[in-house]
Amino acid sequence: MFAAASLLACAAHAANPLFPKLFTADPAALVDNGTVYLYVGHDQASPADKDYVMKEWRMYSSCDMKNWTDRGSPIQPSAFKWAIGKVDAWAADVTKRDGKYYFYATVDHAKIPGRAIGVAVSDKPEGPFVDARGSALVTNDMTLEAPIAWDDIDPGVFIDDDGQAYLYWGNTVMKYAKLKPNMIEFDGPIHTVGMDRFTEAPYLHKHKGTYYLSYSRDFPEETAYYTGPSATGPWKFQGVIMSKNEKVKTIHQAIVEFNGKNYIFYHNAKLPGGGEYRRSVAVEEFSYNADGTIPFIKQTKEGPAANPSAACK
Ligand code: FUB
Repeated sequence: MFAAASLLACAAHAANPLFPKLFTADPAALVDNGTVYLYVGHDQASPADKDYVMKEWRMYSSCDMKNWTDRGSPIQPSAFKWAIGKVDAWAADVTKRDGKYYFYATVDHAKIPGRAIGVAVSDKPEGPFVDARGSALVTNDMTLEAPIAWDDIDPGVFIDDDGQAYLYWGNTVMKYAKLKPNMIEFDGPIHTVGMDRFTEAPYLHKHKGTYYLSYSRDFPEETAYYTGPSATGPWKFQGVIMSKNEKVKTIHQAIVEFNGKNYIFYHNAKLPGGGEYRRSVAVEEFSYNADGTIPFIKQTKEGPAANPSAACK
């Protein structure tokens, strides 16, 4: 009773940016049971800081893409005991399989220098999530194509209609691997894909039988994408979805269908006091073109119209 009252008290009717009380970044969206769950990194840097300060991920939910409920922090980097676990709640992605929710996250490894990817699991979308392996799924020494410490970041998870799951990730070089049905181990080798001016944030989604591989291109980043006939390509470059931000070089997208409409989440720096390390998540509705391509999408202050989902809990 008290918990329900608290949640209602936190509900907010939002335009863009969606969450005016916190700086948020790197949206990851999951549509489940008629509800959209949005996971974000919490940007906690002061205006004077010169790097990210991210001590937690946060989660919001909505039944209509307009009214959002703050569901608190489902997980912090300290959940991964093998990680440094302090201010490194970088980009994550989430999916559901066999009634469990899997949260793939970028953190700093404590012993193997560089960024790493961990996977946590929960019975509920709001968490709490616990480390599913007790070790990193990806460490910097597993991929040698880019001689940098931050090339194993930004996981994007996708489960195809035949049940095969894939993880995409990377900075500078895009990599992917099949996941076993347990979702916490790779099933085969790590592959790389040459992509046009790839920076980071690979994201795979499927619409009407076509696979869309979107990503951040250049730096400052714009959102671009490829399409293909399978989750592993071959890929055809299709162009730019969203142009570069002002005041912040990153943009990090997530694309979902919710209640019959299509949406792209991203971040900018448009909250008052915003900047490179003080970002703000936003969302736009879009419609696919008749040929299945994604139109260029403008950032708006209004955001989408309310789209109430009857199935929402
Ligand atoms: O939030 C830290 C990093 O900035 C993410 O991992 C990248 O996608 C970029 O948004």
